[in-house]
Amino acid sequence: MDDLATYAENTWCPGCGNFGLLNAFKKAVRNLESQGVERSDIVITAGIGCHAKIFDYLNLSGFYSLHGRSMATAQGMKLANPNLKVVVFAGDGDAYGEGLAHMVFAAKRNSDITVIVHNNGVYGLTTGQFTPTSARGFKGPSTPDGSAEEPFNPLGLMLSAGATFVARGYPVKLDHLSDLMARAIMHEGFSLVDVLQPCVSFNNTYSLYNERVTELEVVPDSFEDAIGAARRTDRLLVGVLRDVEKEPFHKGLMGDFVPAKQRATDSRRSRAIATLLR
Ligand SMILES: Cc1ncc(C[n+]2csc(CCOP(=O)(O)OP(=O)(O)O)c2C)c(N)n1
Ligand code: SF4
Ligand SMILES: [Mg+2]
Repeated sequence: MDDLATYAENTWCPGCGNFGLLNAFKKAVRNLESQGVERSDIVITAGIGCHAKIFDYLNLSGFYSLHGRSMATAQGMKLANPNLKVVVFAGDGDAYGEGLAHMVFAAKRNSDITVIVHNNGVYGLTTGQFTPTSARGFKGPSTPDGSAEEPFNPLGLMLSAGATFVARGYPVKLDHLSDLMARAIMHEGFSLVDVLQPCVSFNNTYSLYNERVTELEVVPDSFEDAIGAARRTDRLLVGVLRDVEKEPFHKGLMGDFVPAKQRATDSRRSRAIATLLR
C-alpha cells in the first residue's frame, strides 16, 4: 500500500513529467525516514499550477499557497517552527516569474527551505503561455509568432543570489532525481532542485532532454565552475552544482528559539501587536 498517496484523483496529462517527479519525491521521503527523519516533520507548500496539484497527491502536512507566493509561505512556515523540513513545489512561472523576488531573497538570506521547481518552460495550467525559461521562438497563446526573448538560466541566477545548494534533475532519471531531492532536504540552508519537467501538452521536451541530459560526475570545485556547468547547452548537466555550508537565516535571527513551541504569553503578544499598530 502507498501510504503517501491520497484519495485525490490525478488529473495530470498521461506522460507528463510530473509523474516521475512525484514518484522520485515519494522515494526521497522514504529515504529520509530511513535516515531518522519523522514524516510528520516534513511539510510541503506549493504555488498554483499543474505542479501544485502534487500537494493534493501527497499525504503530508502543509499549506496550499498562491501563485508566486509559495516561497514567502515556506519561509514563514520555517520561522514558525525551525524543527520542520519545509519543501516548496513551485512552477517555473511561479518561481522564476511572478515569485522571483521572493526566491532571490530567500537564497540571499539562506532561508532553510527546499525549493523543487517543476521547470516545464511553460504556464501549463493556463494552457501554454511562455515563461522566463521558455526557449526563444516558443509559440503559445501569448507569443503566437514565437517568443522574441532569450530564456534566463535559473541555476546561474540562484547561484549568484547566494543559494548554498543548487541541483538540477530529470524525472526520467528517477533514482538520481530522488537522491538529489533527499540531499537538498537534508542540506541546512537554501536548496534548489530545478527539475527539467517535460509538459507533453504544451512543451514536449522529452527528445531534447533524452539526447542532452548528462549526469555530472562530481560537484564543481568553485562558484565559477558551477556557473559554467549551469550554462552549458550542448549538454544539460544534472546533479549537484553547488553544496556549501553557511549559517541558515533562522539561526542568525533567533538562535535556538522555536516560536511554535515557546509561544509568548497572551499579554506579551497583545503588547507586540499594540506596538506594531501604533
Ligand atoms: C496571483 C496569480 N496570478 C496568476 C494566476 C493565474 N495562473 C494560475 S496557474 C498559472 C500558470 C502556472 O504556471 P507555472 O507556475 O509554470 O506552473 P505549471 O502549471 O506550468 O506547473 C497562472 C498564470 C493566479 N492563479 N494567481
Ligand atoms: S498541461 Fe503539461 S504540465 Fe500540465 S499536466 Fe499536462 S503535461 Fe503536465
Ligand atoms: Mg510551468
